[in-house]
Amino acid sequence: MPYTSDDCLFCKIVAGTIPADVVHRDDHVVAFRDINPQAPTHILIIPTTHYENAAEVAGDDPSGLAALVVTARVLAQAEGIDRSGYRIVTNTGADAGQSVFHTHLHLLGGRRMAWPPG
Ligand code: D5M
Repeated sequence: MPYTSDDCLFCKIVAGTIPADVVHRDDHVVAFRDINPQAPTHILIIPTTHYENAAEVAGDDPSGLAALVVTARVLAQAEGIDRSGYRIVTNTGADAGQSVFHTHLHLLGGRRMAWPPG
């Protein structure tokens, strides 16, 4: 049984007790559309196990981190943005703008991105 946190919004989405526009689900990864999209494609990709940030996943379950990136690639293909390009972002901590402390990749695409990010 994967570790879950009772207080965690994204654990509730994994459990299905909070609705989400889920575009991918398997034993290890869930992906759903961001409620406040910043690009035509904006999907959040999360491990089913509760980890606070990407470094925690990398330390505890490196293949689990790889599974998130592989899912991003598959979803980018499904969204038709794999050739035009897309961005994968993961925020860690308050200064980076992390607001949900269940790690997630933002998959963003479908428009031209600026650099550096704000
Ligand atoms: O990103 C957290 C992201 O989570 C932010 O872009 C909004 C999104 N969010 C918050 N609640 C929901 C629900 N219920 N469904 C879908 N998306 C949601 P961060 O990098 O932590 O700032």
